[in-house]
Amino acid sequence: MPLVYIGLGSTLGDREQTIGAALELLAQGGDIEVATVSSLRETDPVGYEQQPRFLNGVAAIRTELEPRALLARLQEVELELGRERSGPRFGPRTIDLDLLLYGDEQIDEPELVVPHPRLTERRFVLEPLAELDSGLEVPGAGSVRAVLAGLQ
Ligand code: PH2
Ligand code: MG
Ligand code: MG
Repeated sequence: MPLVYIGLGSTLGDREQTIGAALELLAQGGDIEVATVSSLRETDPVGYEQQPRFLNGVAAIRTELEPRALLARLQEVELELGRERSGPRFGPRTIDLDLLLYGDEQIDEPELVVPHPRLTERRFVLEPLAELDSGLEVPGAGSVRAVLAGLQ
């Protein structure tokens, strides 16, 4: 089974509790095993700045769900935890679960791009990934360590 990395983000409500609930819901279905979770850190919002600070981290999971089925599962859990899709792009949310990496797969479809298209620009994703495995390869971009070193 490939190792899959999920981005965890929250800026509304009890952020830590919500991220914990998301991980529990993901593990409850029986087809996802949460392998490791990075520490959670406060980060300044990127892209839409008039919102509270985010709590961010990443989780490494193992799953037999193929990428599109996993994406659907992530969206289901977001909805279960009160995520609303009506707000501004990049705006406040109770929970954001992003499919960052799916083993060494590269996917480019209208509904799903893997590696996550903004992964290599975002410290709030790269730093927790590096905490779990700094040698981790981002297909098409090199190791997480090298990508981080290239950011100013
Ligand atoms: N997510 C976004 C947009 N901006 N900024 C931070 N710091 N953390 C996020 O998770 C984040 C963001 C879109 O999903
Ligand atoms: Mg996101
Ligand atoms: Mg998202």
